[in-house]
Amino acid sequence: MDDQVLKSHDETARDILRANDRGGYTVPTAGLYPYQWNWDSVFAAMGFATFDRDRAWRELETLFDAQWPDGMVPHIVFRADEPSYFPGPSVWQANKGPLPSSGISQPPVAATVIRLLADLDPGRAERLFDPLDRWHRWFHAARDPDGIGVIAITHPWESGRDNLPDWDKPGDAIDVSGVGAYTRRDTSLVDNDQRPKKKDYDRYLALVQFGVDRGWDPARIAAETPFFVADPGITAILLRAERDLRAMAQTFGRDTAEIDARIARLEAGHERLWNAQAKAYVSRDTRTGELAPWATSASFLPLYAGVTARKAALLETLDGFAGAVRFTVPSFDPRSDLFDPLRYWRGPVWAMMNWMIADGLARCGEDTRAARIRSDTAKLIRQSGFAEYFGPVGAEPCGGGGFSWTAAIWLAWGLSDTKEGPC
Ligand code: 9WN
Repeated sequence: MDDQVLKSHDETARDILRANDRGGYTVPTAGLYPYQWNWDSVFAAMGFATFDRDRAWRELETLFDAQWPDGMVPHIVFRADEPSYFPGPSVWQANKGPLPSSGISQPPVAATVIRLLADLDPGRAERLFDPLDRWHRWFHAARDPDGIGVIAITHPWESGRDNLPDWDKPGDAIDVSGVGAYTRRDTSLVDNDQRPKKKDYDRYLALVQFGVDRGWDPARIAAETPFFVADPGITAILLRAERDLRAMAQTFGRDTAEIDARIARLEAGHERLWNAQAKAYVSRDTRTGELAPWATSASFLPLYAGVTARKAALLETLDGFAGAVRFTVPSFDPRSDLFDPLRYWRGPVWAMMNWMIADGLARCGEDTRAARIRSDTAKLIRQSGFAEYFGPVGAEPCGGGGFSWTAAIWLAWGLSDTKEGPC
């Protein structure tokens, strides 16, 4: 009986990835997100790698097919015009790459996953080395132009954690007066209470318009945008990715000097994001210098990046999160008044964030805490299916269903070996 139940979860996860396959790239979920998204694709590749290695590499290669000449790998690749998503290619007007795309990027998890898969096919990994290196270089130049060692986002969507309270106050500086009327598609597919509010969407669109008006020139955007917020998530993910790129450089006999310099800069820069009161790495509005007053799930990613100097304080904060919910890791501090358990990035749990956080914990010897996160992820999926994200108190399935990265994490993490039944 057990075996049958467990087997069916693996099979369902594989079926989800196959069903979301559009021929070389995977959509996050049908309907709500009908294009190729950057970090979604990379996590999807991890899932494919458990049963179809060639397909895993294709996923990564098709993502890099969209790389811009300046090195950026866009956050969405628009291979077909899909009316179910807004804003699509005609709104972004970002025509600087070989394929239609958005004009911003997303967290660079690719080098980490490519390193994980490199043994399966070193040749294909090596062919992606230069594109990865160019993308990383682009992050430093475009999103840290002053070389201070923290990576800023120019749009909440660039963080991948779109609707976090961290972006509210810096976002007050965005002029939304020119946005005009528009029709959202997301709220016709998902409950309003689980999606960003209109005020947030106005800001998202104003920032897209801002980029269009500047021809998506990263130097002009960095110099002129009101929204340039240093993000502990993207900074830690890039630092980890740089370390993985360095390891691959050694394997492939490449010079590591430039990567070493980038690693050193990010290691030093991290400290700028430390908030002693919150006992966490937090976002920082580069325009005002203000640190966010609270921790989020990205506050723990420095451990994934190998930054362990503040480990004891971070574990205390993590335990505070864990003690306030049933399922870890909530995306936002559950002890805060702004905690909103079912709303986008203001409380719910994401499986792929859990994978990165637990990986970081395991790497620094925190196996018990890592095991709890892994087991909570398995419980959430067993109870509520392969949802986009989950309520950390009631395990509610939220957002889109049949979600690629949730299925991929189930497979990559081998969650069928967690024996607990539904909670
Ligand atoms: C905008 C696809 C993406 C994820 C992001 C997530 C959400 C899009 C949206 O969905 O963002 O990029 O429309 O809400 O926040 O992390 O990559 O799954």
